Formats: sequence, C-alpha cells, structure tokens
Amino acid sequence: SLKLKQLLVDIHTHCYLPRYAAFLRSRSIAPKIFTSGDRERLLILDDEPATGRPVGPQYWDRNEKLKFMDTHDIDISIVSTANPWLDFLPPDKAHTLATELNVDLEEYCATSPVVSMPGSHDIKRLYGFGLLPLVPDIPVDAILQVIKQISSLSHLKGVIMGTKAVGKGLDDPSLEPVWEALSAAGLVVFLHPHYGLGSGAKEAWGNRDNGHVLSLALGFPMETTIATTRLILAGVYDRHPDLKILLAHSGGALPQLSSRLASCISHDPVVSSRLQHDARYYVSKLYFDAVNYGPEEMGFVADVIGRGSAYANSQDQRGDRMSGYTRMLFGTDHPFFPPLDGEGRWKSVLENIRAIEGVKGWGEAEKAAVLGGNALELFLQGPM
Ligand code: 5CU
Repeated sequence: SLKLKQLLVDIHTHCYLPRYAAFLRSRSIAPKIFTSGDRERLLILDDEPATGRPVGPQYWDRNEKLKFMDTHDIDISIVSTANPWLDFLPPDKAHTLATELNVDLEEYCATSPVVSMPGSHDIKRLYGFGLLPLVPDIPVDAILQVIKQISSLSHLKGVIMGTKAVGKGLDDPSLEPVWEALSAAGLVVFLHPHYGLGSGAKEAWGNRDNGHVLSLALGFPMETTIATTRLILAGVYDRHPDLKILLAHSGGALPQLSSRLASCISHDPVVSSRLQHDARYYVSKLYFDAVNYGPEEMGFVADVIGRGSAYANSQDQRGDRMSGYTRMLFGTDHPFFPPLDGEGRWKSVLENIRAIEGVKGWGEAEKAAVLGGNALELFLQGPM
C-alpha cells in the first residue's frame, strides 16, 4: 500500500525545463533570461525592475530538484512549469511548445529515481503537471488535443493553469469543453497566479520600493481569489462537479471571504438564483496547497473547507465538516523563496512544515495527510 510509511510530497514546486529556459534565453523582451556580468538573470514579472533576479541551475537542472528534495526529506514532487508558462506566445508557437514541453516533463519524471520504500518500486520521485496552450485565439480543438496528449503521458497527473486562460479569465464560456475534458480525464488543474493586480498594481502599491513583497504577498493571492470567485460565479462547478482544482497559496483570500461572497450573491438580483449551492459549498469542492506559513492560517483554511460541505443544497451531498484537512496539500514553491543567506534547509520550507505540525486540534493522522497522504490519494491512486 502507498501508506506504508509517512511520505512527504511536494505538490507546489516549479521548474523551467531546459527547452523553456533556452527559449527564454532567445528572447529580447520579458519574459527572458539574460546575462549580466558573469550571471544569468531572469525577468518575468511586469512590475519587476529591468535588472530581474539571479537565476541558476536550480530552475532547470533535475539533479538540483532532487538535491533540494533530499535536503528537505521530500520523497515525491509533482513538478510544474513556473509562470508565465506560454501565456505570452502566439497560438501556433504555444501549441508546439506545450506539446514538446509535455514530452520533456514526462521524460524528466519517468526517468527519475524510485521512492526508496519497501514494495514501492513503481513509485517515482517525480511526477508532473503538463502545460496547455492557453492563449488568445487558439482553437479549442488544439487545447483538447493537448489534454489528450497529457492524459496519455503516465507521469503527468494534471495541468498548471494561469488565471487568464485564453485571455478572458476562467469564467469564459469558450472554456466549457476544456473543463469537460479535464474533468473526464481526471486531471488536476493547478491554478496559479502570475499577474497580481495587473494594471491596478501601480496605484495600489504606491511609489515606495518594497521589493517584490506587495505583488507576491498580496497581488498573487488576490489574483487567485478573484479568478476562482469568477469561476464559481460562472457555475463551472455546477456543470462539472467532478472537476479537481488545486489553488496555489491556500486559495489566497477566498477562505476568509467566502461567507461575504455568499452573502453578496444572495443579495444580488443578477446572481442570487444562478447557482445550485451557497458559495461556501464550492469552497469545499476545491483543493488548497498548504503554502501559507502559519499554523493558525493552516487550521483556518481547513475549517472553512470542511464547513463548506454543510452548505450543500441537498442533504445527500453533505460531507464531513471535520474533513477540510483532506483537501490541503504540502508545497514548497521551490525554486522561489531561497534563503537570502546561507545554505542548508530553506526557511520557507521549514515554516510550512512547522505550520502543518503546529495546527491546534490536528493529530498525527491529519498532519500526515496534509504532508503527503492527501497528495498520494489525489495524484497517485490511479495507474502510475
Ligand atoms: O518570486 C516570484 O516571482 C515567484 C513567481 O514568479 N512565481 C512563483 O510561483 N513564486 C514566486
């Protein structure tokens, strides 16, 4: 059984595969990798200074990923391409590169070492989220073709998706066949931010130099909050109740705002009768990474997820209110958030492990589930 030993599984961990990194090196505008002095630098965020940030093999070298996993006792990682994925490309290029990068990621995972555990010779240390060519003007059939490709690659267990989808956000009706296909294929959609507040950021963040703090601490999570709320409001979960969506950064502010959202919906003449359930129910259908760095936040998110099942409109859909932890999964955000000084274990990783271990009311079973058991259940119960 997969549950012979407590495994630590990292579901939020990124890379720029060598083909993607080479492509970024070929570009003269952001996103790009360029050389300055004797170092390569990466420029990806809109509000980042033109000097970008130092980048190195930890972003593309698989040995570095495995070394990082060993340093932190991580048994298995579900690796995804880091933002901004293919968002900035024309349809043809996005389609070609998605297809090629999915094959590259399958190879990256399929040839990885196995988990060292008695009887586990079938479990690899690396699995992946594939890429879809989600760009404006792409024919939907091209996206469906890539979903089919990903389903056929046995080490890819889902897709990573940005909040713009094909340019108009996640409530775009043209995405219906995409949700349908992802749901039918059982692929997990890892929803991840990149744009923060977009053009609103300039005014919201002011003039003071605060590094990346405002866009990463507030902009990223708000972007996820808004994108997921629009998806809920569009009734996507009513039409595709089996869709598996995993939210980055514990869903941003959605857990905190879900009762307010429910109240706003029920008082709004345009929306009040649109959805089959109270908004809080849909929160209980989502999965959340456990990347929020605090035991109180960790426990709060689990409580809100579990509470959501009480808001199902039909009695037979009501789940267990205490089961919120089953939808939370450990992540690191590697290779982002390295320590500013020193080597060894990363503070950003240890904080999340300690937060999971410090949740009041969680026993060994709950902690083990969030650290790895839930991920095994979600990603690896099917054929490996
Ligand atoms: O530090 C950053 O900019 C990022 C990023 O771009 N993407 C991410 O997942 N985490 C941090």
